[in-house]
Amino acid sequence: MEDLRKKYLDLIGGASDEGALESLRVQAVGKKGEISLKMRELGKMSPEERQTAGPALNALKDEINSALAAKKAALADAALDERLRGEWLDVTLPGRMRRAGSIHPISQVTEEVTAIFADMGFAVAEGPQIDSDWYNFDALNIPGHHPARAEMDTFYMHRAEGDNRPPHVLRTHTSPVQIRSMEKQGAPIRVIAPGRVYRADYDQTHTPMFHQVEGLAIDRDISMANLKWVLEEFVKAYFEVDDVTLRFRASHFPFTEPSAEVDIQCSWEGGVLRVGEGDDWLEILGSGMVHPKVLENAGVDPTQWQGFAFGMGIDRIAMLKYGIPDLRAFFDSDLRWLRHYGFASLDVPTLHGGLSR
Ligand code: 2NL
Repeated sequence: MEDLRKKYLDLIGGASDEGALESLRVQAVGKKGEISLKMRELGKMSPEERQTAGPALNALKDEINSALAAKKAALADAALDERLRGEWLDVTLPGRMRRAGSIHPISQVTEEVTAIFADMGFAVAEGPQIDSDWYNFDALNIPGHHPARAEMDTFYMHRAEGDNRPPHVLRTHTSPVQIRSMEKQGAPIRVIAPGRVYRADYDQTHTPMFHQVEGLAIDRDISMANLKWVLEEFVKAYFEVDDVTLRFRASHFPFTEPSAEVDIQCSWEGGVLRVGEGDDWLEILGSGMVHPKVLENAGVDPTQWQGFAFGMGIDRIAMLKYGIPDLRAFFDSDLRWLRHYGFASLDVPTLHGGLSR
C-alpha cells in the first residue's frame, strides 16, 4: 500500500498538464483503477485484515484525490502566470489619438472646382487679399464715381495722415488676381482664381468674408460659345450629372461686354435640389467677354486678343451641392455639423506615429 501511495503521489507531482492528471486519476481511482481493484479484494480478506485495510484504502483514495485536486489547481495557476507574463498591457502609455478634424466644405469644394477646371487646362492663380484700389477697381473699368464701387461695400485699409501710398482695400472679388496674371504672363492665358473676398455686408445670405472663384480665358478667337461649353462641362462635373441646360440672361458688369448671368436647370422636390432636371432655374454665376479696356489695363492688346471671364460664389455652390441651408455652418467650430452633412474625419497618421483606428 505504501508503494502504491508513493508511486501515485510521485506521478501526480510530476504531471505536466491536465490531460496527464486525468489519465492518472483513471489509472488510480477510476472504476477499474488500481485502488478500486484493491478495494474489491477486501471481500476475500478476513474480518481482521479488512478492519485495517479498508480504512487505509479509503484514506489512500482520499489522499490521491486531494493530491490530484491540488496539482490541478497548481497547474491552472502556472498557466495563468504564464499568460499574464505574455499578455501584459502598459496602461501608462499615452492613448493613440484619433484625429477628430475634417476637411472644411469650402476647402473641399475649392479643390473640386480647381480639379475640374484643371482638366480643361486652367492654371490656378493666387494673389494678395489686400490690394490697391487700382487692381481691385480701376483696372476692371470701375472708376471712382462708378456706382459699382459704392455698391461693393468695400473695406478700406486705414491710412495715417501723410501716407501717400494709393488707397488699399480688402479685395471685393478675385478679379485683381486675374489682372496680375495677365500683366505677368500676357496672352494667351487660361487661369482660375479661387480665394477669400470681403464685402461689408452681413445678413441671412451674406457674410463679410466669403469665397469666390473667377475664371479667365484669353486667346485669338475665344468666344461666348467657348464660355458656354466650359461652363456646361463645369456644371455637369461639379453637380455629377450627365446633362444640364444652361440659361444665359443678358446682364451688365463694367468689366465684361457683353455680360450674362447664368442659370442652371433644376428641380426642387421636397426641398432637395436636383440639377439637370425639372423646369426651375438657379442662378449660379456671372460672366461675359472681357471688356477691351480691361485687357488694355492689364497690358494685353485688345486688337489682338479677346476672351471670356466668369465669377461665382464658392460658399453658395457648396451649400447647393451639400444641402447646407445656413451660412453660419461655415463658421461653426463644432464638428458635429460636418458629420451631419457627411464630411468624415480625416483618416491620417496620428502625431504619435501609429495609424488612427
Ligand atoms: C458674379 C460676377 C464676374 C468677372 C466676374 C472678370 C475678371 C476679369 C475681367 C473681366 Cl480680370 N471679368 N470677372 C466677369 C463677369 C462676372 O462675376 O456674379 N460673381 C459672383
